[in-house]
Amino acid sequence: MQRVGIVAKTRALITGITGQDGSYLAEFLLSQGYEVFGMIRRSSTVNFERIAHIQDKISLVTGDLLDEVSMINLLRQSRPREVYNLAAQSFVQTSWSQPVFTGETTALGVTRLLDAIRIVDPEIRFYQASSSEMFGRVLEVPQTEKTPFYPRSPYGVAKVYGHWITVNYRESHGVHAISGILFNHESPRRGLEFVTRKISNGVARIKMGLDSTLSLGNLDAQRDWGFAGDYVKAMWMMLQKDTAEDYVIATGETHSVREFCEVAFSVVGLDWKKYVVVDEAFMRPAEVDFLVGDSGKAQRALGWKAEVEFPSLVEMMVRNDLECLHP
Ligand code: NAP
Ligand code: G4F
Repeated sequence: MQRVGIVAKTRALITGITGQDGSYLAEFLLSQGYEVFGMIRRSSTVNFERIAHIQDKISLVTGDLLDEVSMINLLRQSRPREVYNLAAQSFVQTSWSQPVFTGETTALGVTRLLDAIRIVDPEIRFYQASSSEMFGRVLEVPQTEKTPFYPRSPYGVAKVYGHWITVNYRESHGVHAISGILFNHESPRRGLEFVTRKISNGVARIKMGLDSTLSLGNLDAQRDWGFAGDYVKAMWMMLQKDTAEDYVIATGETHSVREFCEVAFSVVGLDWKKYVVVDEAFMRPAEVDFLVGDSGKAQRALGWKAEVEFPSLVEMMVRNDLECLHP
């Protein structure tokens, strides 16, 4: 008698699944045939807007980066082959008012999760969401995997810790742990407090007559902005390599906040200079003035390349915010 075998799907666990990147990564892994588990933390209201459209295709398990036992339990429950650690206190500005909480979550949270992996199943492949904020006051242009770090915020300092503890668990415990050093990546799902979404949403509100000005901080800051949908593919590609190494993911282009405003307002035919006002309240105690990454290693080793270019990204975000206000 011939038996029909059931092929088990590869399981992946995503921390931070309710965030921008978590939602895109979950979609991508589902498209690759994965069984997807997402770690969610307890809150008094549900915040599943970014994953509502895939909620029936994924399994949500509760846990918190502040609580190691919760992560040991959820690893035992979900038995993943791959773990993507995207959860963090991710807003740089908040890290000055909550430096200890940022350290507990964004730095020590990584150790708790790595330790949980070491205890439950050291064969798990681990991805850490490292950040170009680690380069801070840049010591080299463009920034590569070899550029030394000089973080400028409690968030950046916490990410440097998360990066090195990932390297350390690879070197001291043999965990297949990878750190992806990702430059800024945006999308219509970006949180409203980050500058790109603040601008795209502000443009849409001004166009609809709901606001007359948009208050921003440092217009001179320059960032290497890509599309989040492209960047989550890089996370997955990194974990498929048999050797665990770190990679920079970036577009290789940099633009100022001022340029972002110019392009965003031009999408709706407005002149940004008439609406943008500079407000000291949005300036930072220490700024990261300039970031631009070199993703040559990822291009050569993974075949990864940023697909969405700067003007298309800005337009995508503005059009989405217009649509949200006036469906
Ligand atoms: P995001 O939208 O702010 O999402 C952060 C996620 O972390 C949310 O799901 C949040 O859950 C979760 N979280 C926060 N604290 C937690 C805790 N104590 N326990 C469990 N979950 C917790 O961030 P993102 O833009 O998707 O970024 C994803 C990761 O990449 C972050 O680690 C970020 O620092 C890093 N990164 C981002 C960029 C970028 O440009 N986007 C660049 C480099 C690195 P709630 O929904 O419950 O708040
Ligand atoms: O959009 P932002 O808040 O992002 P930031 O600080 O670059 O951090 C983001 O990217 C990092 C990767 O490099 C991630 F690790 C991190 O989790 C996060 O996703 O600010 C971008 C720039 C800054 O220089 C800021 O000073 O925009 C400037 N800016 C000017 N006006 C503003 C504003 N930023 C915000 N949030 N709000 C403003 O009104």
